[in-house]
Amino acid sequence: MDSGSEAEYPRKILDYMEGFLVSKTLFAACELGVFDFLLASEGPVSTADVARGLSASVDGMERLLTACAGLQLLHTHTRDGEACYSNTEDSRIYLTKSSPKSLYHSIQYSSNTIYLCWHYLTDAVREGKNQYEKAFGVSSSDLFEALYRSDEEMIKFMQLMNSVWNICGRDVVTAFDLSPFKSIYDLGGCSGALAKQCVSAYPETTVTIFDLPKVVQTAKEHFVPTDERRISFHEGDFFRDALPEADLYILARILHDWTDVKSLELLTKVHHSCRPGGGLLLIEALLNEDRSGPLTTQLYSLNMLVQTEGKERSPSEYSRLLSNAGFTHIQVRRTGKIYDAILARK
Ligand code: SAM
Ligand code: ASE
Repeated sequence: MDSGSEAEYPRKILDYMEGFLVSKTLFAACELGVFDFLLASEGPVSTADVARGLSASVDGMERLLTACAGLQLLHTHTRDGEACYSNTEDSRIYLTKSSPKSLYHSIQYSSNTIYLCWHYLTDAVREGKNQYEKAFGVSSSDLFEALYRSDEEMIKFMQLMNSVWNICGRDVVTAFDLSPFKSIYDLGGCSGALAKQCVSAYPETTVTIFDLPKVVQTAKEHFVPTDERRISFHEGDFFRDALPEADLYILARILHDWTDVKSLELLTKVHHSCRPGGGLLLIEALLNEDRSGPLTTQLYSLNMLVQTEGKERSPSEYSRLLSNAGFTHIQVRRTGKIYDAILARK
């Protein structure tokens, strides 16, 4: 048999075909609060007690808990012949709402927004554009008006943005030594999660979060503690308004939202405001040069198609945009996690 052939039995194809069943099982368990309930309980809990505690049917919960055990998201125990469940270490760390490394909000956004957009993936590929109109009835041609179609959606998006830096934030801000840059502007800095990572990694650095007015308001109210003196805010539109001067600009997951034309426009503007010797740090998921992977980034690029105007790019694609905007000394560092870093100088 050829290596990788499934002539005997199409295991891989069946797994892919049913991959969304796995995603939905995880989403439902999180949304029902299974992992939080088990965290708050002392010791393993019976199916009937989980069902009662979460106001769910015993039959439905029995199937959900069994599937979670099959996915190795729960441990199974037997007490007096009755099945009981407890969190695995991974579930406790990543799937409970209050854990410092929680992915709960990423899962919630995947379940409620991304999943609905991907219903129209075929159309998105055919048409080459995002699917907000079909998925949510949003007709605005302004990308962030569509992404922020209600205050609730904006907060959920901010929680999504916040949550991945719980697991990848330290790596991206320390991929390069940023200690020479004392003042940083995080353009499109959103909830401030990366700003927090920067001030914690670099004791002499101050960070200003630049974002749209209603995002800044929400970040101040819900995300950044008021006693964090080294983090401040600047309300503005990075396409329309003048950019302030700083030692270093960060653009984290910004260019992947936009076309090459808009990305170059923004980079040129940043270059213009940057002082000579200053820097720009791009944080993005990087494709391999031959586009052979990483799989996560290939799939994220499809997600950028269904959700944005942008795409994921390779290091040489970012380097070209950066040098066309006037930046030099371009260095690429892969972190081995989802997001990587590129540092450029004026
Ligand atoms: N940098 C953050 C991160 O990586 O977690 C957030 C990235 S999010 C994909 C894009 C951010 O850019 C959002 O916070 C959004 O509000 C902001 N943004 C979009 N258009 C903007 C504009 N015209 N001016 C300023 N910020 C903008
Ligand atoms: C954006 C990032 C994301 C815009 C929309 C988005 C993410 C999800 N939706 O800039 C985070 C990355 N995850 C995926 C699946 O792409």
